[in-house]
Amino acid sequence: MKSRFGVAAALLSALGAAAPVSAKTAAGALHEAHLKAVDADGNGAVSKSEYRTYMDAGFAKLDKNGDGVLGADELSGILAVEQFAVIDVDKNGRVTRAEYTEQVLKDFDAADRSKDGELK
Ligand SMILES: [Ca+2]
Ligand SMILES: [Ca+2]
Ligand SMILES: [Ca+2]
Repeated sequence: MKSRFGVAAALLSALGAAAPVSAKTAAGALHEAHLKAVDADGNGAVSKSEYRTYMDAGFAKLDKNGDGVLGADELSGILAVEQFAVIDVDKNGRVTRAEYTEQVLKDFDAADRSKDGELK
């Protein structure tokens, strides 16, 4: 079964929310280390707003040349080609902030199996 959290997990790893490399079996899943990094108030759960704030800040970090979009070059080594294709909805080879936000929120909802708006 392919994890639907693959894209966000890859992005989180790139943003410094390092997950243990040895967790091979959970590749593409959201790791505890990810959650810790994103859990700004340290209450043990990641709310949607904490997640969104973290990922919003992440966009700016990923946008190395500051042109407001993420090119394939900026995401190479972070996302697999097929993951990039998933985010790049209009297939123009660039990920806009809207495309990025839509995907990361989708990933949050997919990971939030209990549907209580928090990841823990
Ligand atoms: Ca929290
Ligand atoms: Ca850019
Ligand atoms: Ca696009």
